[in-house]
Amino acid sequence: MQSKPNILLLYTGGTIGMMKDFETGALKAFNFSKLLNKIPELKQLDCNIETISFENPIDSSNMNPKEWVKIATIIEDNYQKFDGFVVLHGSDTMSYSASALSFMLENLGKPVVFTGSQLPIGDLRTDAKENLITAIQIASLQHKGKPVINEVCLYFEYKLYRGNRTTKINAEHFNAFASPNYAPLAESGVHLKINHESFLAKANGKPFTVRKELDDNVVIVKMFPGINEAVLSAIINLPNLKGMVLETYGSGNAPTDEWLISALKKAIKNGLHVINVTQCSGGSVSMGQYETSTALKKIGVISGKDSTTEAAITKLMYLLGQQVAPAVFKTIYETSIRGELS
Ligand code: ASN
Repeated sequence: MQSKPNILLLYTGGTIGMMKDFETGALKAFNFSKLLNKIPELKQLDCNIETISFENPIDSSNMNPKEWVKIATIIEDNYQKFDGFVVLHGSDTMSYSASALSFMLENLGKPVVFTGSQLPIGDLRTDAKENLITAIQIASLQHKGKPVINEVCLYFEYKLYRGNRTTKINAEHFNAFASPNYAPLAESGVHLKINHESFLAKANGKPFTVRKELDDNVVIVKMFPGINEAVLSAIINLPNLKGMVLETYGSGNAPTDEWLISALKKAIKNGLHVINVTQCSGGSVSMGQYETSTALKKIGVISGKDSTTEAAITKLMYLLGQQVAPAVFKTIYETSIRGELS
């Protein structure tokens, strides 16, 4: 008989485990051991669950690369002992964290499922229980004693997504996430419908490695009609700035103003990596399709293709942290590393 899968549940913070502060009325994180007492149903699941918590759980607005390293290190330290990992995380920055972790966990051979909720687990109308229970069931999926999923995913409101394809789309609906350019990996209804063909292929025998170097000398700039030279130049000329994600219009378009193109051209020549992603919620950058993106292509702007802004910025931090040589940076960036772009 096959033994039950071992699942590690990591609580980083977020609404799922929050309680109301009676003095201020604001929600704040509380002790994780209390969270488990609220869900006796977990004992009925067909897996062994161990839990671990950040010493000081955080609202995910306080997430940052140091906290990502903490999550990655906990997974690294427990990698052999467990068959799957569920990360409880605030929904606000969950897509950034799932994207960052997807890059940091190289040759991952086990599932890492991020989830959280819009209402605290103690709330009568909470969405936390379903999200948590199904996320654990998904992390427990095995075929012939091996995990079915080998990637970083995000489970929320009946859908399992590739983590680095997601974005938070709603601050109050239970259906808070979308994956505009990649179909869900699984859907939960009466049955759990799994789209096996959408999963990332398993890394053949290469050792699992955790990459902890992330460079935060990066910025996201969203184009808007009226963006002026002084503002953009001040950003571009920041000392130490190494990378910029430019959120452009439509399929990667920007104004054709001379000052804009020459400022970007000079910055790229001086070593700044500029990534073009669309500010549309779906679709892809395709530089050269319109006259308004031809110059960007010519001066060496990197195409983020159909990646989300969350995946684009964390990939930039990761590749800069890996000290990728300038000569190959564009080619590597434009290649899918963890299924983050098509
Ligand atoms: N502010 C919360 C967080 O991201 C929101 C949530 O979890 N729904 O930590």
